[in-house]
Amino acid sequence: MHFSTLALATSLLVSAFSSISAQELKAIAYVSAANSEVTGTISFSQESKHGPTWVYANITGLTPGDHGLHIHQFGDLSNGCISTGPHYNPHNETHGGPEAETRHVGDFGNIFAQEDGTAILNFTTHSLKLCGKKSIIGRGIVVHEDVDDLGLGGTPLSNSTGNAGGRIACGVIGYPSI
Ligand SMILES: *[C@@H]1O[C@H](CO)[C@@H](O)[C@H](O)[C@H]1NC(C)=O
Ligand SMILES: *[C@@H]1O[C@H](CO)[C@@H](O)[C@H](O)[C@H]1NC(C)=O
Ligand SMILES: *[C@@H]1O[C@H](CO)[C@@H](O)[C@H](O)[C@H]1NC(C)=O
Ligand SMILES: *[C@@H]1O[C@H](CO)[C@@H](O)[C@H](O)[C@H]1NC(C)=O
Ligand SMILES: [Cu+2]
Repeated sequence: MHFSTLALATSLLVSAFSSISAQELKAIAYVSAANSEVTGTISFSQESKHGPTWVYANITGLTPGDHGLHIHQFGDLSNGCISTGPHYNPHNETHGGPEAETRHVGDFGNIFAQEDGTAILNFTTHSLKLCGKKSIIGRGIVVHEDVDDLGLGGTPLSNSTGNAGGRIACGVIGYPSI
């Protein structure tokens, strides 16, 4: 067998075994917290291995107005929302808004709650991946009490958390049942 034939056969074999099913490119997080009225779900669906990811969030029980929403480093709720740690930041960047050049991978900016306390988020992004080394599956997601200043507050805390205040609901991003 020629080397090139062998290489081709090997690469076909490898790609067959590393192919990703549609099921693996979906994720869901259910968010809540003790002593909090806030609950909701955030669904993620990535088009293909290198494609964009669609995000749909429906969160209720909020005070009207803006609330910070981020992916945090750990999918660990052993100490409530606190144990989700800091923002998930695999590129060691400064905190920013969802459109900023410098931002954490999981910086969603704010969700806006209507008078009835419901916030809906519906957008598509290239910055969130559900596969590969920087997959967000298994990470935490946190809804905050206050407005995220998108890193424009001019303080060290603004550069790391956006001054978004307390953690009023959180969950773990996992594989969905359907
Ligand atoms: C949001 O979730 C609530 C409660 O689960 C549901 O009643 C409502 O239809 C949902 N709204 C949207 C726009 O997804
Ligand atoms: C992350 O960036 C900061 C400066 O912005 C630097 O001090 C630190 O060493 C970096 N950490 C890693 C792990 O690269
Ligand atoms: C989300 O937004 C897209 C494009 O703006 C729209 O076509 C779609 O109907 C929206 N989905 C939901 C569930 O609201
Ligand atoms: C915040 O980060 C930016 C760079 O992203 C830097 O220019 C600025 O000095 C930082 N501000 C503080 C208060 O750390
Ligand atoms: Cu956060």
